[in-house]
Amino acid sequence: MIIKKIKEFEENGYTILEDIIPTNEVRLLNLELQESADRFGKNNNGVTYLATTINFCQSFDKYLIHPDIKHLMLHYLGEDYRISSTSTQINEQNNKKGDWHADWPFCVFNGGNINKPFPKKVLHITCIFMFIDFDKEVGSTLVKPKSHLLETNPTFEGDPYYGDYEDQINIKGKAGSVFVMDSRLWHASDVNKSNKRRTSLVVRYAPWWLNLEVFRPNSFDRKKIIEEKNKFGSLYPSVKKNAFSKINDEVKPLFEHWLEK
Ligand SMILES: O=C(O)CCC(=O)C(=O)O
Repeated sequence: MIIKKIKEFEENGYTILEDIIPTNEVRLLNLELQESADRFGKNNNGVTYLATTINFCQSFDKYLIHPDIKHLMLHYLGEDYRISSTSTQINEQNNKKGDWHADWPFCVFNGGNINKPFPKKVLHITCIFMFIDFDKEVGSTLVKPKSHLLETNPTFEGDPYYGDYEDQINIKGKAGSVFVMDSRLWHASDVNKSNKRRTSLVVRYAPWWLNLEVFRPNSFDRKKIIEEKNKFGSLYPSVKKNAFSKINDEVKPLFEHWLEK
């Protein structure tokens, strides 16, 4: 099964892993994530967002190393891969449509990007854990299949692109599934036309050697590459010691590099 998923990931730039979180737990986790994001997050353009969610809620920890996810990460990122971010993203009813982009480090709008032409190598993997069924109605992620094979993306064109592509599709998957993409894949947030909150947890995985310092509050690289140049750059607060102590022992190594000093 996982061999088929790897083939899909390679060909299309993404795959869907089903049944990662059991149905009975999805509902509880959805509520827990919503509660944390409402309390500690912020809302921008109709999207409620909470960076470094692992600081506020640890109950999803074991799913981060589900055997299927682990298999994929080991295959592409090698041993000692780690987690670069855990962000709750709730697309509220009628949120603003997002621009087409690839994720960091391939996105010009997110400081510390690498230049085109991109290397033909998986450098970063974005996983979107679904807490409700994903379909067009709820504004599931829009993707342009196979775009991970291109050496560029629309963020290199200057103005953000909010239009359509002929071959774009909305990701479909049941709650408890994970949409896994090569961070080079062109994608965008769609509009949630339902009356449900589209809860997702966006978790990114990186090889140990990928420099993540631009995300770290007050780091030398962040000051030099983002702040002094007045650029936008995602900021991921450190993992608090108290939160870290509550993480499953097998999952801890994925967060050690981001533990507060
Ligand atoms: O809202 C979505 O489905 C896409 C989120 C997104 O663009 C991202 O996490 O980079």
